[in-house]
Amino acid sequence: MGAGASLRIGITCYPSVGGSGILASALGEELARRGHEAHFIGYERPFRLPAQAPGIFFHPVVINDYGLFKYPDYTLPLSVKMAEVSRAHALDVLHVHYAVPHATAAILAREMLPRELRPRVVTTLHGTDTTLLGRDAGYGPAIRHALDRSDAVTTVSAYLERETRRVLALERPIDVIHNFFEPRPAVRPRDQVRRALGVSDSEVLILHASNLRPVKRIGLLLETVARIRPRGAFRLLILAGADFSPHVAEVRRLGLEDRVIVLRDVADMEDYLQAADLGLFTSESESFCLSLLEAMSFGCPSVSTAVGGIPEVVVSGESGLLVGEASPEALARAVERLMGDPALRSSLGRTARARARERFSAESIVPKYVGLYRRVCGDPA
Ligand code: GMT
Repeated sequence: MGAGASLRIGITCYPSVGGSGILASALGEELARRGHEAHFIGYERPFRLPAQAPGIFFHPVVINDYGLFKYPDYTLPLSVKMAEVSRAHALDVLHVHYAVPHATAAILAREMLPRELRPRVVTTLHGTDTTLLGRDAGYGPAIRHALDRSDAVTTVSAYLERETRRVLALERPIDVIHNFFEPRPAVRPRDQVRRALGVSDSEVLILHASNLRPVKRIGLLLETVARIRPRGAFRLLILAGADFSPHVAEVRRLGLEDRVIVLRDVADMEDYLQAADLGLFTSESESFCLSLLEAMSFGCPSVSTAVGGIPEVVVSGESGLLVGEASPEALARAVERLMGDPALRSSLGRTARARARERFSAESIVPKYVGLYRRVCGDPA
């Protein structure tokens, strides 16, 4: 590879709704836009990846369900496909998002190839690969091994770097590269989206977007919303990346049926981000919280629990409000403060948008990944 030459990057991520897959897809798109090749390798095309785009390729992994196996195996066919694509396309780097099992598969793929064809392996940790699986005795040693053998390891926040070192007793260098978000233009105007949702001009539209996993504490979200007054002054829009039905009884119990709107797996995310007035995030743990950044990019300030890497994303009182305790009362009071003060909302929203642009845009983050790829490949450019 010559100095400044275009790179060929293999990318593996979870294709389903989730921040790590969204980030990996966006990175592939941005790399292709800059003249590099992005080869996605996985069991399904990532859901936010455009169907057709120059420089973006998708290589499916076929999983066989052999009767002998009680549980289908993904790691081995993934590693074989990674090696095959590396060989066929002379990949410079295999960049895996989420350690389990992607990093292990990449290490194996690299070892299956002759030395001169071996790509470098870059592993990006996103959260529960450290905070949950890293603690699990059945996974921890394998994760640690894959990280030790990676040519570079990155985390999406300084918090996650600290956690990774602590949980996995890792001493190797780790690069912190924060997440980025590059908003696409909204398709429908804000008024049209709000009308379609049945939200009036006088109602404050509160947005929550997540995959509804236990760590997102949907119970706390609903408890918070149930305490917001005046009751008729807001609606809560939940953009759900998973089935919401387990929470419907709670919505009913709290008498929130007419306040909560749930949409599942929306593709036109930007339409809703621009229609929202504020975000609400009640997570127990978050290495970064990409949804919060997505809201910030549209000048939408959020109320959030101050957990994990969130204080790296939001400066409380400047670009949003962070609440130190998991108390529905405290969270509801913070929401009411923003609901009742449109001027404060606007000023926090302006700062949030500027912060998202300056620190967490493709322009500021993608060159860090490209620089890292060149570094591990020994390319001085
Ligand atoms: O690690 C996970 O829980 C899954 C992952 C995902 O795919 O949504 O979420 C993590 O990665 C996102 C993208 O980097 C971060 O924005 C989320 O904060 C992080 N989730 C957690 O740390 C719980």
